[in-house]
Amino acid sequence: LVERGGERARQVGALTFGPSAGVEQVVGITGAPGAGKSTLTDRVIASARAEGGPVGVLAVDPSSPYSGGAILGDRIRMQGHAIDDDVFIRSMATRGHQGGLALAAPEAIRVLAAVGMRTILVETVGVGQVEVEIAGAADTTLVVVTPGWGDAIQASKAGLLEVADIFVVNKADRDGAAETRRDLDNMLDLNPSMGEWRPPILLTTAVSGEGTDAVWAAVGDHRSYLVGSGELERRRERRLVDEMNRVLVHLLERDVRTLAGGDHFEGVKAELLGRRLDPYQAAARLLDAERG
Ligand SMILES: Nc1nc2c(ncn2[C@@H]2O[C@H](COP(=O)(O)OP(=O)(O)OP(=O)(O)O)[C@@H](O)[C@H]2O)c(=O)[nH]1
Ligand SMILES: [Mg+2]
Repeated sequence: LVERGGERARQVGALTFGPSAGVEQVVGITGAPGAGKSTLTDRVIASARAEGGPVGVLAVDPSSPYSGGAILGDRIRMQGHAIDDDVFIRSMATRGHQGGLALAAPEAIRVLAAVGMRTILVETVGVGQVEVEIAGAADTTLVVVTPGWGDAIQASKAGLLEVADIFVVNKADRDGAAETRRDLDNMLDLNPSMGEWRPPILLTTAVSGEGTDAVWAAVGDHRSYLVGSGELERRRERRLVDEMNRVLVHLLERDVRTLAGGDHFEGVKAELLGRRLDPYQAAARLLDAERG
């Protein structure tokens, strides 16, 4: 329902939002296509399950043409938990929610929390602004890179450095993992905006599970830092305000489409094309006309 949006989604949204919400831990896992996010997620699910509570996984795939269905790759990589009733995996694709994934994802997270998921993992491909935004909308964000020339630089270009709380250099069974770690370390040295938390850089081989326990341990460390410093509360407040702003933009965009189909549009368009109103004047005229 929340993927589709609409009136029923609003009802669900209102029910899952409230003062008792927010006891869950949301962990974002992002990185380039094929970096091993799903394989790592599978390992993290195992670590989280070992602690007992139910785990919800949201695999957000902006490039997938499927709507709300299973995305094969995610399912195969996370097969280890297919028969575990306390693991719920949902794939979300771009189609569906009118406001896009950036609006649907936080709602879906609240639904998972409302049904008792204490740990919620959100996997997104970190390729564009929206995906980085989704991944960054977690309490703790893992950025997964792989060994190879320039991978750290690519991550930096994609804006992943800013959202990373923990770096994972996956596929450490391949050559160059230590170099990639060093590159990331150097970039962190140059990052002026870094606060008290310096993102640790961990090496993993997700296929064999090597190093993945340390990832879960680092998530716990980051959690302690967030709670102890008051940053958890600040992050969540910022996230809510960001979400409200996105909803606002979405609603205003809808209004713009209404304007474009409205009574005054053709007249103003003629003025614009006749070069009697410039684009700014034309837009202002439309707004004025609509507001009467
Ligand atoms: N050599 C090696 N291969 C790995 C490792 N982790 C994952 N892989 C392989 O890398 C491929 C991609 O793994 P996924 O877990 O699907 O990667 P992903 O980042 O989720 O991929 P997308 O969701 O499609 O972006 C698979 O063939 C994995 O088996 C690793 O540590 N070492
Ligand atoms: Mg994946």
